[in-house]
Amino acid sequence: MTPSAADPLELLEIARSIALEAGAMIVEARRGGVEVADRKSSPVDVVTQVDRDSEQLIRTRLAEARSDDGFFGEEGARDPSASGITWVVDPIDGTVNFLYGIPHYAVSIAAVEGEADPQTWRALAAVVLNPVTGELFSATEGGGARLGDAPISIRPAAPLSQSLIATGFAYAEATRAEQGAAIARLLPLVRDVRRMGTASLDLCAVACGRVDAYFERTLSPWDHAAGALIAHEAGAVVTGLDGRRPDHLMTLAAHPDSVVALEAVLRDIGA
Ligand code: 2AM
Ligand code: CA
Ligand code: CA
Ligand code: CA
Repeated sequence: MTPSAADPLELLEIARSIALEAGAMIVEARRGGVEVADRKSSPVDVVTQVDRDSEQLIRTRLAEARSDDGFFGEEGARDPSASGITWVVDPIDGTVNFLYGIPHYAVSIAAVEGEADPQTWRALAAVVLNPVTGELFSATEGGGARLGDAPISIRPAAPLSQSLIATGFAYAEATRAEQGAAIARLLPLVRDVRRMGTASLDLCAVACGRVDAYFERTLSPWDHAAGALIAHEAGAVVTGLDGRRPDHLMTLAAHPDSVVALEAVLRDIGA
């Protein structure tokens, strides 16, 4: 693999225009009604034909724009990288919201350098688009985070008792039971909890100060690739447990002054 000389701003422009095209297709497809096409890891883990169509559209457009780059998408499309850059894509993040018509889902596209592994990759550019509201979050490495054209940043650090915490629950039944118990222990300690249903937008909510922090277990690389760069560039620490980067066990995003205490509390309550 040759090292990339890609300009993060060029990558961002490509991601932005493809996300907008995919988002328009998704919103239009929903007008015709949506059905579950298949179940994945469990009966509640669903996929629609629109998830698959969105992935194919994004993959095709990326290949047209940058034929040497790799592709790594939730719905299974994989292309090897000759350039050293790989696109990590969630074609619809928040599929359950999409299915029910809750206007809170996203197209998530990140360009990373290195293997498609969050422990080692270097995120260069990222876009998270809510195609219903038109809100487009973006970031480039070292270039800050934006909502539309406006720079965004996280909220000032707050004590846990005054923190609004976003989270999500796994699809596996046993894990959900544990997570319910952990939430029961967390609720008395915090301002409140939000379960909005779209991991990428939860990370963007941290980035623009709509919540104080976010944590979720059992995420996959495409769930957090773009949102993690956006939250990081907005001033958050985005981490896994024990100094690891985000992984299947935990993705945690918070103010740098709050993250250590929050990690300790999550451990304490068994989150
Ligand atoms: P999806 O809609 O693309 O499947 C819900 O908590 C959020 O987590 C959504 O962003 C959902 O993405 C994502 N997610 C993906 N896999 C998950 C899993 N196995 N358990 C919980 N959430 C998952
Ligand atoms: Ca899914
Ligand atoms: Ca997802
Ligand atoms: Ca998805």
